[in-house]
Amino acid sequence: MTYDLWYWAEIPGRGEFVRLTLEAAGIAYRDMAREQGSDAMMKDMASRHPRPFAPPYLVAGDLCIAQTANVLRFLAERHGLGPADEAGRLLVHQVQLTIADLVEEIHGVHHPVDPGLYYHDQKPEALRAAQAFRADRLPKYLGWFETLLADAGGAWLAGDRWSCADLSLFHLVAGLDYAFPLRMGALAADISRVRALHDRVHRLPELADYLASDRCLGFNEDGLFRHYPELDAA
Ligand SMILES: N[C@@H](CCC(=O)N[C@@H](CS)C(=O)NCC(=O)O)C(=O)O
Repeated sequence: MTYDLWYWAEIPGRGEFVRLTLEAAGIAYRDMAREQGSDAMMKDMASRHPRPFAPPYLVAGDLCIAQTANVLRFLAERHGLGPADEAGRLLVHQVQLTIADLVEEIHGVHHPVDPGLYYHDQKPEALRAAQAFRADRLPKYLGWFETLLADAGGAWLAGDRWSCADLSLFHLVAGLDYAFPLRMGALAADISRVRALHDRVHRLPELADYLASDRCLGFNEDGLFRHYPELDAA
C-alpha cells in the first residue's frame, strides 16, 4: 500500500518526524501537500471523518491517522520497526511523546503568548521564554535522553536497531542546532551520547539518498525550529 502523508509543504516541521521513518524504512508514500499544495491539504483535512485536529496525518486506505507519535506507532507496528518486546515498544512511544512535549515547548519559545500571532508581536515575552528554556528546560530534556542512552548501553535508544525514536531524536537535535547553536555548543560536553546518536542516524545508508535530496527541506523561520539570534545564548 502507498500511504498519503499530509503536512505543510513549506517547512520540515512535525511532518519530518514521519517522513524520516517512511524514508529510512523504505515505505512507499506520497507527500501530498508537496504535490498539491497546502491549500489542498486544508480541503482534504476538512473532508475527513473523523477530522484530524492538525497535520501531520497519514492516510492508509480507510484509516486517517493524526498526531505524530500516533502515526509513528502505527508505522512501527505495521512494518515491524523497532523493538519487538512490549517494554521496548512502550519505551519508543514514551520517547516519541516526550519529543512531542519538547517540540511544543520549542514552539512556545517563539510563540509564548499566542500561536496565532506573529513572532514580532510577542517578542518581549519570547525573550523571557527563551531564557528559561535555555537555562532549565532544554538541559533537562537533553539530559533525560542522555540518561536513556546510557541505560540502553548500545547504539540505539531501544533494541539493537534504529527505531522511530532514534530518527526523531536526530531531527530534534538538528533543529535545536539550527535554532540555538550557541546553547547547543555550550551543552556539548553534557550530551555526548545524544550527539553520537545524531551522527549515527545522519550516517545511516537508508537515509543517504533522502538527506541529499531536495525533498529534504532546510529549516526556516516559518517552521518549528527558528533561528532568531536574540533568542540564543551560550
Ligand atoms: N501534537 C500534534 C501537534 C500538531 C500540530 O500542532 N501541527 C501544527 C503544524 S506542526 C499545526 O498545523 N497546527 C495547527 C493548529 O494547532 O491549529 C502532533 O504532534 O502531531
